[in-house]
Amino acid sequence: MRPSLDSYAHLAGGKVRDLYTIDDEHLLLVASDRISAYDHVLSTPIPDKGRVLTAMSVFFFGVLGGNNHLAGEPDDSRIPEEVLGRALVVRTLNMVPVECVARGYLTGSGLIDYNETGAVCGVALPEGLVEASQLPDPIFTPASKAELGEHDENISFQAVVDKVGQDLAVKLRDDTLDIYGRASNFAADRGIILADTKLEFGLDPKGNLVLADEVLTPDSSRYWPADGYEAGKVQPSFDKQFVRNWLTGPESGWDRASDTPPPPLPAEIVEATRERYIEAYERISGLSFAEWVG
Ligand code: Q0T
Repeated sequence: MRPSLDSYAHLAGGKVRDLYTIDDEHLLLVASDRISAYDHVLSTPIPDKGRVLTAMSVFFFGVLGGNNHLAGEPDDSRIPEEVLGRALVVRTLNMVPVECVARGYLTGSGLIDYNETGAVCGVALPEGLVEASQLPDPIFTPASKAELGEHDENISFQAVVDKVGQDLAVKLRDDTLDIYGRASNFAADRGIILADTKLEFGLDPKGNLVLADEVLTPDSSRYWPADGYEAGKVQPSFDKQFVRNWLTGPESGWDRASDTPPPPLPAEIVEATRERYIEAYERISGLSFAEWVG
């Protein structure tokens, strides 16, 4: 008999994910079907999104190998039925207070910082880069986690050293760039550009560095279709582009610049987006989503 989710204390909640306490050493990391766009969590869920992202994360933990926080199989008996397939049992770690971002392409906050300073997180870049330019080499662009509703703040490598010490800072940078390099090559072989990714690490009781959180999902990474890629243009999001187009198009009646919440999504946008998430998983993993637990 699986436990009820109510039997676990809620530890933390993000926009679209939640953490519950299982026992002194284990947490339940739950991905919801909620989707965010333009800094809003939409009122319309995308069915199976939580299961697809959980499947992708588990797939990449497997590909990457090494030390990660998974502490049970995806069908572990500690996972409540209501979240089966979109929850993972993980080891409770001492989280490193740095969002570890690797970027191979310039967009988002990286592009904003570059346009203002010619650098991102203190890493000087060549002149002439534009939206979606590929960088000469991937760079480590750490950030400090913001309060709910705020954006993470990009910080320098030196600021990471000041927070966690030189040795751990160097390890975070090396591991982050290594993981990004391997995952981006993997995605490229499957026609997908992994523009950037955000990783979180923790320390186990012995002081070992452990890869945590969700990894290489479309919520923690920018996935772009390789087909049609062109520097100088905002690239379509592999997963969210139908949602963005509809929200900013005439049909929605929504003004992104207003403070009003976005309207509910039409069923055809929901279904097309669900299919995109599944396509991303199947293309990346080579596995059938129909085989995933839940
Ligand atoms: C964490 C201890 O925002 C987060 O989660 C979404 C609600 C990030 N976060 C992770 C932890 C983890 C993990 N993963 C872990 N293994 N041990 N804390 C806390 N916040």
